[in-house]
Amino acid sequence: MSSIEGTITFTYSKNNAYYAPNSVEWKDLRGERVLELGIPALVVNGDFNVYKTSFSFIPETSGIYKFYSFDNGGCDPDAYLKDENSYNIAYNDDGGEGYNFLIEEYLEAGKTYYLDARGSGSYYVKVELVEIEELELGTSVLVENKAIFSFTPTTSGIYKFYSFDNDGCDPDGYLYDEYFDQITYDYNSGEGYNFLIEPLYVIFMLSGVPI
Ligand SMILES: [Ca+2]
Ligand SMILES: [Ca+2]
Repeated sequence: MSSIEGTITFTYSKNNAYYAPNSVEWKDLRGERVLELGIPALVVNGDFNVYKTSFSFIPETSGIYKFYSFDNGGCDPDAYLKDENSYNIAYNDDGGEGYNFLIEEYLEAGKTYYLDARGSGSYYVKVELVEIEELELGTSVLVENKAIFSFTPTTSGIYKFYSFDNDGCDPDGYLYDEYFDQITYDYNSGEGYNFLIEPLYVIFMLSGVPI
């Protein structure tokens, strides 16, 4: 075996383990690869460029979680979110500001998820639980940029979701079910670039009878 001088930091990931030969210092970075809620994790890609960094995350409560990169110093991170069977749930490249990724997904409590963050530079990764405000029937809420609301109808029927007083901006609306799977969306069915969602077919499916 040829000798290696200096220190090489080896990394460990669940699906692709690297083991150090006896002649180099072994540093286990598994502790840094568990993503904890609200705690930024630094990804350093340098001379020994791993490119892909896998994080595991186990949510304590079910809900919508936001994974994002920041302080990317001009590099261009993207990321895959995977379930416990390594099945791709979501992918994003530049959903955040400045080439950072942003993934929002519904996660179930107690299950293991993996975030494969990719990028050739150094950046931070963070996961947060998205706070969801309840939208009450017949009331309006002022939205700045973006917001996620929940709505639980007390009676079955046809409900209309729409934006207004948009002051020249261009709102879009997306309707999801309780698992954050998209039911429908609308861009400009209202007046003046406002969205208007009337999910008739959802009611049709729920009730099983034509409206
Ligand atoms: Ca990117
Ligand atoms: Ca619009």
